[in-house]
Amino acid sequence: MRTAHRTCPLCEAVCGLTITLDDGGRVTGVRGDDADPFSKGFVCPKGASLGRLDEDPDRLDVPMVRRDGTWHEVSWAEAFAAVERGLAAVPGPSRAVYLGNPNAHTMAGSLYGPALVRSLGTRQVFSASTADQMPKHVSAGLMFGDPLAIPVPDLDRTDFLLMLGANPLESNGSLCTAPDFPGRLKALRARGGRLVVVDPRRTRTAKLADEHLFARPGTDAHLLMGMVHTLFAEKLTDVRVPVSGLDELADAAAAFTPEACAAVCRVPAERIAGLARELAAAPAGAVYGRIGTCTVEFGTLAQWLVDVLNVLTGNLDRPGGAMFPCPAVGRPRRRRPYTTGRWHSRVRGLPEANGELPVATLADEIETPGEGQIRALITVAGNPVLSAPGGARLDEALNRLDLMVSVDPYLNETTRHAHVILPPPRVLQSGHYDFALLGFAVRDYARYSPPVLPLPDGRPSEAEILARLAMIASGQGAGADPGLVDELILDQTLRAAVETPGSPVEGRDPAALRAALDGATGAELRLDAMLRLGPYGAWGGRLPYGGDALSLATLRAHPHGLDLGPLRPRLAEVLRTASGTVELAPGPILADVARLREALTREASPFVLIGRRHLRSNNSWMHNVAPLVGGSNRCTLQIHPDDAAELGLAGTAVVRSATGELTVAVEPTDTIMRGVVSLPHGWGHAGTTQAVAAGHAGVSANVLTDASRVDPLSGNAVFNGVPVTLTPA
Ligand SMILES: Nc1nc2c(c(=O)[nH]1)N[C@H]1C(S)=C(S)[C@@H](COP(=O)(O)OP(=O)(O)OC[C@H]3O[C@@H](n4cnc5c(=O)[nH]c(N)nc54)[C@H](O)[C@@H]3O)O[C@H]1N2
Ligand SMILES: Nc1nc2c(c(=O)[nH]1)N[C@H]1C(S)=C(S)[C@@H](COP(=O)(O)OP(=O)(O)OC[C@H]3O[C@@H](n4cnc5c(=O)[nH]c(N)nc54)[C@H](O)[C@@H]3O)O[C@H]1N2
Ligand code: SF4
Ligand SMILES: [Mo]
Repeated sequence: MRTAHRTCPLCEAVCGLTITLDDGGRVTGVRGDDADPFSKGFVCPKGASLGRLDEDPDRLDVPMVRRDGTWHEVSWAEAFAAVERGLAAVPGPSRAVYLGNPNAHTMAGSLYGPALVRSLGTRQVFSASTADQMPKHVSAGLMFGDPLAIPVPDLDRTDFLLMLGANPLESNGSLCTAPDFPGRLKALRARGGRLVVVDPRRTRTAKLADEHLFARPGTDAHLLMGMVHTLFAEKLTDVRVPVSGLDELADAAAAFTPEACAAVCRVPAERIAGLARELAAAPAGAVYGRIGTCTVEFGTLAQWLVDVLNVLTGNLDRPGGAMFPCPAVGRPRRRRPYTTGRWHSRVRGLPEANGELPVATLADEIETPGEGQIRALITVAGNPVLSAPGGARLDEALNRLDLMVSVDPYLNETTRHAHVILPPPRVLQSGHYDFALLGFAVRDYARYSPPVLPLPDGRPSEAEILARLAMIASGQGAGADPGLVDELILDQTLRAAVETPGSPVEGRDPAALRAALDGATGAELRLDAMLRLGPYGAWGGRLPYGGDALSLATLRAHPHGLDLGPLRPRLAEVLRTASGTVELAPGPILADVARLREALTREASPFVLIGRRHLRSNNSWMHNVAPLVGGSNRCTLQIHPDDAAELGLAGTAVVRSATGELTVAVEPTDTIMRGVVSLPHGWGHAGTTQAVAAGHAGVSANVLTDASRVDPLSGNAVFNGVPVTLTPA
């Protein structure tokens, strides 16, 4: 028996886990790590099942190559050689990459994903971000000059939290890294704070709140604009940070009276105005909007308005308000002002955002002939057949590729179309550092988890798999040393640091700095460099409360993680706009407000579809773990009982949208508002080797979602507010 400590990689809450293993390396138990200063022993059912997930016999252990419709187990050398042959036949612009959600949860995804993208030499770059949070990046980019400058609600100190389109009691939080989110919300209420939840469903989070308001899907931007209108009309604004565009903002909000907005979102006008007054009056308050407010037709406008309200009420960058975390691994300063649309997608002319094109147009780019038509696709940790809008069409389109390579532990609805599948090793065989998620944490915190189990002989880490793919794509060949990727990036990082005026290592010798680095792998060496160069780093940074400045060695000496304190105001360090102020009325956003105004008088569809998440689920890929599926974690269509009765729905219903049709079990519940139905995504398991998931197949919500509709500013998919009709099956 032995005990190991490790961060859970299964959602954004970064909980510390204590894992017990037997002599053979099998997991005998997983519980919360009581000594983790951030998660303090919290664990959820998914984290507790990490052992089951990691030891799933249906996970792929060796590379697979598909020839003439049958799968063959091959050696790693053969698999990489097959990739090299296939990729050599496809010119750069016809290559594409899709990076799925778990890339945000692996060191490999954060450290080697960008190198892979660059080496492919293509603009056909897609990721789950345009099915998720791209509206937040675009609004942050336009307002603060940096798409990663995303303020988070200061959960532990706020007095008033307005939460829209988020259900952290199921999701455990998103773009707001907060282990034990439920406990933090209860603490907010216990100290006399107020929590208001806006959601078309009375979720578990809504039940915990002081107040729950039902709102029509896709109308959060109207509700928030009604609040902005009220703040101006009642002279309640209290701007405490340097801003531009205040007058333009007031003009833009003029048409959005609470009464006009109430007609659209169905929240009473009195409550829209009341929320504005309560937010303005709170000693410290914050507005937080998540997936329900992003994956809608006005996604970027809603995200902009979330932060506009935080600014107008004096809550941006103040304790208890919406604050910018200061992660241990810093990022290089942006040099040019943020903009989107530097290029456009070939078929539909959709604008690039953050160097990516919308996943909603991936099928178009594969199907439509012409120069730059996608002929080779690499997917890493993604299942777009189930997760992308119009997934059924993508399912067909993937069959047309000359080459598809998937880095994934499962043969699933997407990877079954691949010619080569490269499975990463097990979670416990991989080191872990949350490069992405710690930048959204409600306390500054750092934790490194070395691998719990050694890599089997000859088995490449996921970092090595991605590095080798990058070497192949850049023409250096399958036999090249993947460590060269790390050395190249280390060299660039250290050189940039010594050449940056005012940097703590300015003028030093990059070779000497490189020699000082510590780490057993390229990934560890790079983490060490980034920690040392960061704000708390051993090369010139310091910890807020004293102690050894950070390096890999410091984090190794703190296996349960290191608390770096509550969030501190730091807007001045974060702002990257040309004006040096917070832009309240960026041009592209103001232009899009016209669309919001038109929607004030639009007729609503009788029924619209939204999604939902379940505590024991995780997008498409945890349905093969028996303790996690079944019970309330099922793929059903939730509908209000009165709607079901009026439509004569019982048992199963046929749901039709503009693009597809499904037959699904009906679950009447008065927790959903009338005129709205909800179906979770990530189901519809078919044609895979996952035995448990096949027994809980369900249907894919993305058969119904319409890839032709996107949020125009970010290109983000529209999953919520999809018009549907319902008939008895
Ligand atoms: N209708 C509807 N659709 C949605 C959403 C919605 O709310 N409604 N939500 C959207 C959101 S927020 C997201 S993030 C996307 C997710 O979209 P995707 O990222 O495309 O889908 P996932 O289901 O997360 O698939 C993750 C894949 O990664 C694999 N995987 C797991 N761990 C690892 C690993 O360590 N390494 C590698 N290489 N692979 C791994 C899994 O086997 C699986 O194939 O779905 C979106 N789709
Ligand atoms: N257990 C579990 N945890 C997860 C995941 C999972 O699949 N399962 N997925 C992870 C991922 S990839 C992400 S991005 C995060 C997402 O984290 P959250 O944003 O917290 O996601 P959800 O739980 O889907 O909550 C979204 C809520 O928005 C509501 N909603 C739908 N449409 C609208 C609308 O138009 N307006 C408003 N105001 N509300 C609306 C839905 O009813 C739902 O309750 O969760 C992550 N954590
Ligand atoms: S809340 Fe998230 S990070 Fe914490 S144990 Fe559960 S899945 Fe893991
Ligand atoms: Mo997501």
